[in-house]
Amino acid sequence: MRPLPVTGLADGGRVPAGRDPAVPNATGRQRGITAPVARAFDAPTSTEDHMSRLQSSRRLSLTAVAGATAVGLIFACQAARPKPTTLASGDAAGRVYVAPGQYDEFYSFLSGGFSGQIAVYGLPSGRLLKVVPVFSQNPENGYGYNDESKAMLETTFGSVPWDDSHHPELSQTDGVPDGRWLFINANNTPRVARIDLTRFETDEILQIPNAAGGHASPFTTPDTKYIVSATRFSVPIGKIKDVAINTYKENFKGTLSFISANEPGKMDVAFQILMPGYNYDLGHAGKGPSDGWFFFTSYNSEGAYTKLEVNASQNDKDFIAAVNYRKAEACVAEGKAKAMPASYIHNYTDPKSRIATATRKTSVKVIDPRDCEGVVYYLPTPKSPHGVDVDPTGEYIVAGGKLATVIPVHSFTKLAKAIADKQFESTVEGIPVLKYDAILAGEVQKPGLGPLHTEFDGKGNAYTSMFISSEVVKWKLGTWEVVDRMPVYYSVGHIMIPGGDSKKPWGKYLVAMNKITKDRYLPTGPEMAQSAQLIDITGEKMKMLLDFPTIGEPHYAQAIPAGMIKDKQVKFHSLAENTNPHVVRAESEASITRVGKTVHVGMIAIRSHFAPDNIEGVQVGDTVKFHVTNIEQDWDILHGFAVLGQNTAELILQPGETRTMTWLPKEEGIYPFYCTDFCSALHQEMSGYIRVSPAGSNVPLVANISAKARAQLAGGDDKDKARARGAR
Ligand code: RUQ
Ligand code: CUA
Repeated sequence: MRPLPVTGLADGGRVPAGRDPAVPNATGRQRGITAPVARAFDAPTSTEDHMSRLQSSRRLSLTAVAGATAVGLIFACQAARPKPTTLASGDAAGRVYVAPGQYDEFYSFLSGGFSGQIAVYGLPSGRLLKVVPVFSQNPENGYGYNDESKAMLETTFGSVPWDDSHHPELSQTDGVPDGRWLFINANNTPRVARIDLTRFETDEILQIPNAAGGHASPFTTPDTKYIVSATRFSVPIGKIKDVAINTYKENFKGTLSFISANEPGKMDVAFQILMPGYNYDLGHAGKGPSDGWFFFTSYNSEGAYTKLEVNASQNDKDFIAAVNYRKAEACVAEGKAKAMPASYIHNYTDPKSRIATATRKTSVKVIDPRDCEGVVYYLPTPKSPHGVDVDPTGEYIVAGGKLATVIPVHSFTKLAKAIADKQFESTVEGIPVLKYDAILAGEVQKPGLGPLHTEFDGKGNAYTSMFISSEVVKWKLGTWEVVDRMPVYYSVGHIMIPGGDSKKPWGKYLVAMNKITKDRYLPTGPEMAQSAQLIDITGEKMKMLLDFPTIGEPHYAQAIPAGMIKDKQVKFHSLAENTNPHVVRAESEASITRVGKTVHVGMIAIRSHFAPDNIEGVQVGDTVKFHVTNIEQDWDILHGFAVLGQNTAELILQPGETRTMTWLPKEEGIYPFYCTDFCSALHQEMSGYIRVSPAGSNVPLVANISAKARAQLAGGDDKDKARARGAR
């Protein structure tokens, strides 16, 4: 260990090298209290020695049942109160116990629902590992608050700081989750996002034009060529938007968007398909024999625009739209799509500078099915279907008719034949409607009440969530017989089996995501956290293993074996590759610069100080931009930065990253700033002051420099200098 270059402490004390609290980093170098020299600020004896000043420097069919159903929807949870027996039995505890220091088998990604985020849990323990901010600002790490990430929340409506996220979807290769990316949709202001799974960070967000309520999203094709987004609410599309609501049937349309998703930074709407004005709800891609097709549920074939609860629950059947997207591609190539003016925003965070930029797009290709024969067919499906799920073989298309008394399953083979034989019962706006009996593979009889979503275990079994009867029902593909039921608490929505919507499910666990919690946990006032339940599906009978609370409302989830992700994790950002224009790679590069009424402070954070840590010459009326770089090159060593009275945020800095905080000092005085992340034994010492003078004051703009920086500037710290130099 090299000697510490301690040149002096404010109290005149000296910390012996043996008591240096800093942990040696990967390179064995000591970090810590090496050079926080705060000398007499106002009394420099020589510019070089005591006070180098960095000035101006360097920057859910039963018609009869419908009414009863509505009641059921409301009382579902009370009807299914638990008998506090037979729940977790036998070895349940042992099945979920992950010993301290041991890793979980799976990473699971649960949608944060109305929180707009994603929560990452380890399975089988149910431990919360991380919240990944996506569509909402996140005070845990500054996403959407700091200058660099703000643009991620930009839309054509301006900044949307809190949205509703529903369906996480892992990228796939050959129909199997591959662990590269996770996608998720924003439901309210329709958008899709890409999360990079080497950093668990949202890198890209694309707004969807001609859409309102991006619910059937962002399900992927087996090769991740496209992810999709379908509009939940039909709206007027095109130039005339100001129409009477009662002109719904003439003017309101739906759209199905196919978004190219294969290349980070290049997400874009490849094409949209103009659809009748129904409500498009969920979707899933075909695979195997049905590869090249995409299936979307729709409800409200009634075209209701008021009291949908009753008016959109009249028809015995609604539709699943089966889209031949290869046909759509061909029509686009043949020039059969129309370019429609549209305004939507694409946001992307450059991985090197970690700066987000928002770019406006102005046009989108729209296919009218009348101009592209064979691109879409309607599959009549009972009743007000919600989920649509394709089994691992790609042959069966299962619908969750939320008002249906059966679970209808369509056959892809029959579908293809019905198309070839033109077994149509009618046509809706250019879309042929296939005959139900011609495409039906089978119906699961008496499955329960309120089927919503189905997942598969890869062993020929399907599991469907029953919202009203609050249970998960296991049934057999091909025979359609119900073989098991498991009550869940309460009112289950989506269920998830790792890989359960793919070609190769890892059919070991099932997670039930329940909408209502009530008495499952210690009461926490009127609002309880929503609840997930972990079920063992390895045996003939399902076994309840665990309850765990969730963040927001977990609509859907995805999970993948830990081994497919864990070894690819980025541990810190390379300082040398940091291209943020305000990066400061070494203490000696710290700076303070005035550009009119804006003061830029180029600052570093390292265990256990900031440099500079004394700043003067800022005036009321100035805008101060703190560009802080965490120059640590070591895993999980973060620093924070907060200034008294700061309105926008704190900063939290990952190792090697630069973040900017904008501060508007309103009153003269002395403002302390400090590190908000307990980083080291001398974390409490990691602080500084900034002096604010009245407007027009003649206090010169100055920032101090640490002994370390001095040494660097003088050539005394060769390693840092070499690093600083190498970085350029
Ligand atoms: S939803 S409870 Cu937003 Cu996927 Cu079905
Ligand atoms: Cu840096 Cu605490």
